[in-house]
Amino acid sequence: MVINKKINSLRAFEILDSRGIPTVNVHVCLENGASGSASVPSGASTGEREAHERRDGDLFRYHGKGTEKVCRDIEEKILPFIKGIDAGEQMLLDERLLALDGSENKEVFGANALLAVSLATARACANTYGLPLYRYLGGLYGASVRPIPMMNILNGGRHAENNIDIQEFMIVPIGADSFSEAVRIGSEIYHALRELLKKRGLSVSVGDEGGFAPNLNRDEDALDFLTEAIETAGYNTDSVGIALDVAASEWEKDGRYVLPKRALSQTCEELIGKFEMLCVNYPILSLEDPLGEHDREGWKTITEKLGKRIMLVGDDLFVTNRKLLAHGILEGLANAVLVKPNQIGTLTETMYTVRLAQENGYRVILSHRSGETCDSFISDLAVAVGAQFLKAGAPARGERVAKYNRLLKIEKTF
Ligand code: 2PG
Ligand code: MG
Repeated sequence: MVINKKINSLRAFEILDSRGIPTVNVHVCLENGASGSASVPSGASTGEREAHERRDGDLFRYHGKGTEKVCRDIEEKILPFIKGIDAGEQMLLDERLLALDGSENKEVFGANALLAVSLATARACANTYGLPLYRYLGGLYGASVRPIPMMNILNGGRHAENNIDIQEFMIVPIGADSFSEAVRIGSEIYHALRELLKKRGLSVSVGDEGGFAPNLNRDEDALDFLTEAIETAGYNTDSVGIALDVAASEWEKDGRYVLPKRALSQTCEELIGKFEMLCVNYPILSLEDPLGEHDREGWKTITEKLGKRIMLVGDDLFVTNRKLLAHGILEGLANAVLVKPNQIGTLTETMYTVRLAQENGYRVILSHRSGETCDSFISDLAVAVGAQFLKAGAPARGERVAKYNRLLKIEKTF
């Protein structure tokens, strides 16, 4: 029996993200009556070469950050161009979206507009077949691996108003037997950390991704707190490792690294030396963006020095862009890639980047953005592509736990 899965109509909505800034939600309806929705997230420490996130620019609304016109264009200009396309032809749909936009970096309609349409259509198609999204995206054999969560329990950098320069301090329960065990361990450590901070009279208010954001004397103190929290919760650093997102592109200035909160200026060599020391003194298993996106020489050196021992994750360096990843692979930069669908703007392009990484032995980490919604598409996608890790913030706050909760459900119903 042939099922008619043609796109029939859609609605686009201006909604708020977790920082109270507008973003885009799209609801796609097919001729068969099935439908699907998707919301797009938004970053704060964005890579320069990310696909364009379009905003209205009307200073009388949301300080220029509204998405009302973006949504109107989805309904009035994008729909007529994709109406009648079979929702199961995701590659064709995404090609059409790219052709319609026609610009180098999705400047015309915005990656936020295109991605919302792309993801909502995939959901509508999965719903047509009555399949869970991960199964539809991954096929019968593709969807088999549950990722390990990377939980950001202490926030700094652009995500918090404290004095910490490193953006994210994450715990990674590598020794857990299952995803649900990993979540339990992560949550227990998160609460152990809360108690430790309170006992020392430090703030337990949280940053954008739900991690605590205290003022500390040195960034290294955060690592001491993490290791202490792991131990007081009853675990050891063999079963729970630490990952950092340094977000060092934020520090790059005139060939040096200037840490804005500490007003400290360092050379690339000094910074690499510091990371080598940190890896000796703490159970660090992953460094994301340890150097800036322009510092290709530095990336090469750090990959040679540390790449055999730990994961070196390119976020701003690759921005989920297949071409940039291909260059990085040729030059020997990093050994893992952070995958954020909104950095590139369609599901198909995201899949291409994942595939290229996997073919070249690069680890894949599916990731949220600091400005999020409760959409958990990335959880299904992580399972579908067999990503080793999922980074979705602290085990707290609705938009963060939405991702972990989705995986808890997938694990139970697999
Ligand atoms: C990152 C992300 C998510 P943002 O740098 O990895 O944690 O932050 O969304 O602000 O770019
Ligand atoms: Mg990052």
